[in-house]
Amino acid sequence: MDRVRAFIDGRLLHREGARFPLVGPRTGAQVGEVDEASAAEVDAAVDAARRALGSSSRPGPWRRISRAERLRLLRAVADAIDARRDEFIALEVRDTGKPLAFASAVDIPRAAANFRAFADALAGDHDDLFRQATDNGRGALHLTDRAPVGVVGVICPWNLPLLLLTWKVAPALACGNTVVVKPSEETPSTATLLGEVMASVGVPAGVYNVVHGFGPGSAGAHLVAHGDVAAITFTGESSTGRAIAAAAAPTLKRLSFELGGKNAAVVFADADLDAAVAGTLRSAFSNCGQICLCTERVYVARPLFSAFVERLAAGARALRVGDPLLPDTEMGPLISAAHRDKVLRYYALAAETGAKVVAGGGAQEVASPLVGGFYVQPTVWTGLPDDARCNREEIFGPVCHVAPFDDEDEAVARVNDSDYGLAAALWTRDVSRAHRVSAALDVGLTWVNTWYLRDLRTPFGGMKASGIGREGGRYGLDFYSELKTVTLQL
Ligand code: NAD
Ligand code: 6OD
Repeated sequence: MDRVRAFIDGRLLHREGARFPLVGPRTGAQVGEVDEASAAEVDAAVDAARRALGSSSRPGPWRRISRAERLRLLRAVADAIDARRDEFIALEVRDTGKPLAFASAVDIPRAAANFRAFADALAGDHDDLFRQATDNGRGALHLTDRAPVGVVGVICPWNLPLLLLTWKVAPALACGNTVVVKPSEETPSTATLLGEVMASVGVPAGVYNVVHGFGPGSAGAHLVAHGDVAAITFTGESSTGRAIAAAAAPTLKRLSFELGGKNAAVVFADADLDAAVAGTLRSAFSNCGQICLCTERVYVARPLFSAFVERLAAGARALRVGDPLLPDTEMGPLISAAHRDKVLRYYALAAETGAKVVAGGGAQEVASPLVGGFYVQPTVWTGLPDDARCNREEIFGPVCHVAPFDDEDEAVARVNDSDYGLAAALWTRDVSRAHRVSAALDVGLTWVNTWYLRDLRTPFGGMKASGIGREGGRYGLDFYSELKTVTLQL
């Protein structure tokens, strides 16, 4: 059975002691054991990261490396991920149960792309120089400089494990910081493999460290409370973000939060119906609905409503749900038994509170060897009021509710009537409407006639309970940098 270990100070930590089972969602069987880091092991990881960085006056090995060499190393990490692509894909599919096709097309290539994108972002970054006239006639020059923040704690969820982890690690390292990563307890494996990759290309020991464990009372909480961790970048549930903000307050850390969503799609009467249906099938059911950007609320212009619902429901029923290892599987299991039970409770709640179930609505039957896995049906509801819990709470499963609307202002108001503000998808052929509506939405990301099309140079993040701050391209660099100003009187 595979043993997933911590990676500290440039090597795997071989030790006995506390560990927990790793369960594979494909069959529900245990596939490995994970070392749960003690507080002392988290201390050791932070200490290794601190020594690798050193201070401005006594630089450690990572701070002594030139910026050009640092960026070369990040590109070498990207190349090494590509070279070990199949190993990464196999571990990601084992841990998450996501379809092989999805991990191969999205998760692992994006992990490599993240390192290249942030190497490019830093390569294109330049210090500023401001010339100022002064009363004494001599003038002054103001220079800006980017310095690392320190040891960055990286805390990640299970839905896109390596993609989201590298989305944080790459900019942190590009800006000269060192990191201690705490991946999700459900999906620890690719974070540790990335440690081996870092060592293989010559990233100095202590720059990238991984500790495994849970949140409260475990590795996550120890990392957040640690006095030598200068910043926490976190992706996960909004409620966890609140707990981390409170726990980080005594040590005054900087925080970047990518949190939950209850994202809407709006299909206007002028939309290309084929594209809107196909796009909503992707946005609601990709990764089994376990992407923070997934659509859970769909508002459709009344003249299109019946046709849209009929076609979306038919598309949901036709999705190939089953074995993630088969190349044509479109939807695998949910991440865990606990999450499956949570999603099924929402399915039951919707039916009890008057939803019309137009597709799915229950557990998915599967045959051996998948029977112990966590499979549910792709589900489409109509008929719930906007204030129903199923329309307000993030479910994070393969489900959406479809409701009709009559005019643009009403659609905008209903999209914005949410505690969350992460993403929206608009389906319209009217460019003026696309501009007008996207400006009126309280969300960080709007896609028009597409969904989850990413350019890694753009700012990424949410409003309201969906997050604090923006990551991506040059917008992410300031979080990972101390910006210093030096003023010279001429
Ligand atoms: P989660 O909040 O339960 O856990 C995320 C990570 O935080 C895990 O590593 C967990 O061990 C750790 N953690 C939990 N409690 C902690 C604590 N008190 N202190 C320190 N660490 C703690 O989230 P999840 O269930 O893994 O992921 C699903 C959630 O993540 C959904 O809400 C989803 O919307 C959100 N998400 C958001 C984005 C985004 O970019 N906005 C991306 C992916 C996932
Ligand atoms: O694509 C990304 O960069 C990103 N941060 C995606 C987040 C997805 C949430 O589950």
